[in-house]
Amino acid sequence: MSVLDIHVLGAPILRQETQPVAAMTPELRQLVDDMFETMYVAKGIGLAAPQVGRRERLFVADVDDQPLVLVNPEVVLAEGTARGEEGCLSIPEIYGDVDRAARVVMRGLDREGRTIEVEATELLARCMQHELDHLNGKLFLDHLGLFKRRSAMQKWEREKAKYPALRRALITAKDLAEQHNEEAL
Ligand code: K1U
Ligand code: ZN
Repeated sequence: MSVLDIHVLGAPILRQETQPVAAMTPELRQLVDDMFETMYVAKGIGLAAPQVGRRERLFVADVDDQPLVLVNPEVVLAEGTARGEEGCLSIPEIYGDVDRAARVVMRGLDREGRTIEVEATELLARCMQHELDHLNGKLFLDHLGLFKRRSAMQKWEREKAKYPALRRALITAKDLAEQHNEEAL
C-alpha cells in the first residue's frame, strides 16, 4: 500500500468533474486501499478521489472504526438539518460551521462492486455529504456565508505558502523513524 499526496485548495482537480466508475477492477481496489492508508496517516475520517488527484467517482470514510467505501454514490434520502464544524484534508487548519442534512441514505457500490445502501446520522452523515461534495467539485467553504468564507480564505492565503506545489506530502511514522536514525548516525 502507498500513502498518496493530498491536493490542496488551488489545485484544479478539486474543482473538476468526476467520472462514474464503470466496474471495480484490481487497480481501483488498490486505489481504495491507498486512499484508506492516506486517510489514516492524515488522521481524517474521509477522503474523496479528487483529493488524491483522481477523477473516479468514489470516496472512503471511517467514523467509529467502520470503514466505508462508496463508489458512484447517490443520495436516496436526505432529511432534517444539522449544523456542525467541518475541516478538510485539502484545506489544512481551516474550519467552519456547515449546515447539512441530519440524516442521509446513500446508495453506491462497495469495494467489490456490490450495490450497498448506507444510512447515516451525525458525524458519518456529515462526512458522507462532505465527500459527495468533493465528487461534485464542491468544498465546505462554498457553504459558508460571505463573511466567514472571506476570513477563511484570508487565513488560507497564509497557510497555502506551506504547499507551493499545491500538494501535501504526508509524513508517516516510518519516515519519521528513518529521519531520526539518519540524524543519529
Ligand atoms: O474529505 C476530507 O477532507 C476529510 C475530512 C472529512 C470531514 C471532517 C469533518 C467533518 C466532515 C467531513 C476530514 O476528515 S478533516 C479531519 C477532521 O476534521 C476530523 C477528524 C476526526 C474527527 C472529526 C473531524
Ligand atoms: Zn474535504
